[in-house]
Amino acid sequence: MEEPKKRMLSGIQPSGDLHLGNYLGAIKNWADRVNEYECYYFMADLHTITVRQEPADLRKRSLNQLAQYIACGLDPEKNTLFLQSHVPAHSQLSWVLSCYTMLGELSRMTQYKDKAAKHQDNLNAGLFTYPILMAADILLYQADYVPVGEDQKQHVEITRDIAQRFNNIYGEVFKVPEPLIAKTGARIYGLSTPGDKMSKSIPEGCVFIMDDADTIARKFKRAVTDSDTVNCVRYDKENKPGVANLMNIYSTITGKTFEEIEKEFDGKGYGVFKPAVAEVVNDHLAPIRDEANRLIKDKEYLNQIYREGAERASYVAGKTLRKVYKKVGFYQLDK
Ligand code: ATP
Ligand code: LTN
Repeated sequence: MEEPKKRMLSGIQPSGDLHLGNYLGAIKNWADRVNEYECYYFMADLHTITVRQEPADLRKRSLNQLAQYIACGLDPEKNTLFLQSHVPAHSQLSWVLSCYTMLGELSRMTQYKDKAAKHQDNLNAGLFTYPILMAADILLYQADYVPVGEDQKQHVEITRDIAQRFNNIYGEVFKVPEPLIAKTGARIYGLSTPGDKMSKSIPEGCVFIMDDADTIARKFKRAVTDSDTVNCVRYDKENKPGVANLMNIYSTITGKTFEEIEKEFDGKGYGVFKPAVAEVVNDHLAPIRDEANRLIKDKEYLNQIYREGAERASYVAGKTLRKVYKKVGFYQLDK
């Protein structure tokens, strides 16, 4: 008999437009694996409100992001695509898991520390319990693998700890998931701040997948390269982080190795290299952008994908939730 396919699950917050970091670090790898795995991808809108949002914008982005997911190659026929808030089991399991998660382990999360420092004016409990909801997202689907960028590895690790703790008490309820981190593209840095990951919170160094060709060219032209005066394309992450980042982007898109890139731009300098990176990025993103713009206009189609996605996701999530409710001792009504 054929082995059932392993499950893969991941999510992105609809907190802004998708950028090159999200695409190369996460989505591109998701789309590449569709035939090998049973895949669930969702927009983490419940997570998004840990930072205050404009309701109309969040609503709009939740639909736009679905169009962008599909345009990036996530076929809705082959992947289950859904909105987190459409599947109540996420919130329900999150509460149960919060009773199996220790305050000490939450306080060690680096994303919490970073976000807490950035949002001193709104230090809400959701920011702190964020990883519990993420654990619920993953464990509900009995996911084997969670493809994410490197920054999310710690959250998958705490999910494993929570799952193991629960299983130790109640038996094998949850599959213990593994993070899946791409070899290249796992961490794309900001073009203006090569020390920090590319993030929508620093828009000038962030290439959005919906940016037009001119904007992309301008952002790459202004990319910080290095402070030494040797204008040469060489991979040296320590001393030339800006150049290393551009090489990483170029390599992830073209499939060329760093050595091949060094040879290609030997003696040519950044004046040639930066526009070349901008060009491959734009050539890669242009069809995605066009397709996303086309899909965004078809709201009924997108709604239908969300309806079907929520239905499929709820079926799988519901099974796990019922098992958990039973295990912890919640009284069940006879059928
Ligand atoms: P923010 O900009 O607020 O930090 P974000 O852009 O990181 O948010 P998320 O929803 O946190 O967006 O991330 C979605 C996915 O994209 C995650 O798998 C994350 O690891 C990946 N990712 C985000 N930024 C990068 C990056 N710069 N390089 C590689 N992967 C990234
Ligand atoms: N925390 C993640 C988004 C996210 C996620 C998940 C990723 C929410 N739930 C479950 C993988 C699996 C982020 O900020 N990138």
